[in-house]
Amino acid sequence: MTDFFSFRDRQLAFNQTHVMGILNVTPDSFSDGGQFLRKEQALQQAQVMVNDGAAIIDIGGESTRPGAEPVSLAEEMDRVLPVVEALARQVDVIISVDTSSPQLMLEAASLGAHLINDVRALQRDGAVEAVVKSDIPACLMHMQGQPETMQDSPDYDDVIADVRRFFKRRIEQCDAMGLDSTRLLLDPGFGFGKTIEHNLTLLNRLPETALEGLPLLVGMSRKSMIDHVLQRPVDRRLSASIALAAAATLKGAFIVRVHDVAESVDAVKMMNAVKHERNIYGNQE
Ligand code: 9MG
Repeated sequence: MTDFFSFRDRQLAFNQTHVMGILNVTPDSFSDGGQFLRKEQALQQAQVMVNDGAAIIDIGGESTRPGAEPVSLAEEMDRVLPVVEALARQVDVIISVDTSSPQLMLEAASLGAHLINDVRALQRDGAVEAVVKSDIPACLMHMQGQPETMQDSPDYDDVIADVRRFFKRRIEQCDAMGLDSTRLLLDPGFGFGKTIEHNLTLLNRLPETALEGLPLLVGMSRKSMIDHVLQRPVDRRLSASIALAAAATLKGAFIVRVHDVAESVDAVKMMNAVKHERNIYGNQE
């Protein structure tokens, strides 16, 4: 195994956990001052996250929260592509695009995106082909059901076995279509068709979900699993989100997807140092 995962011309070392900052380019994320202002605000926010230590920025134009309004492909492309293009020119960071749409995958890759993050695990028609053609890696996420209804009654005999079975099947299907597993990241999909117990089991037994030793991406930042345990509205979930990022790091996640980059980077770096049992960041006292 090589020491790095390759994202086109960029690489991340396997021997530590990295932080992915979330950049939502949905109307409720930025003031409604037209496309130019939206793009400028998104770029500024991305630059802050990079300065705070994010290795990857994940750009999404459609919310996958239960009950969120679906958006048309044209609208999703309009929101995401100008930001990808500008970010690729102006900011030295790995650019991920959170989408299930093959056409957006292709266009984003041609504008400089380095990773496709698909909560539907490339199961839409043409998605695997788009990633193969784009020559960039992809993250396959596990979800039971569809975003609109997935939290209605999640049900598993054995959530770990189910997630593993799903990854095995998707890895084989991708391979048969020319997408090699060295270009795949796996994500157990916290909160995507999971009860609080399923989420806690998945985190506690995270290493078992790394099928074929593939690198894991996890996202728990501000999710309702925190509310289940602590009864906190979304704007009071920072401390718990940091704790979950730290736990995921100790459990072997390669990438943690977060809203609060500065705070998460501190926690992840401390846990990286713990795992190495030395100051891998090299600064002297
Ligand atoms: C887009 N998105 C929202 N939550 C996510 C999660 O947990 N993982 C990944 N890969 N993407 C997510």
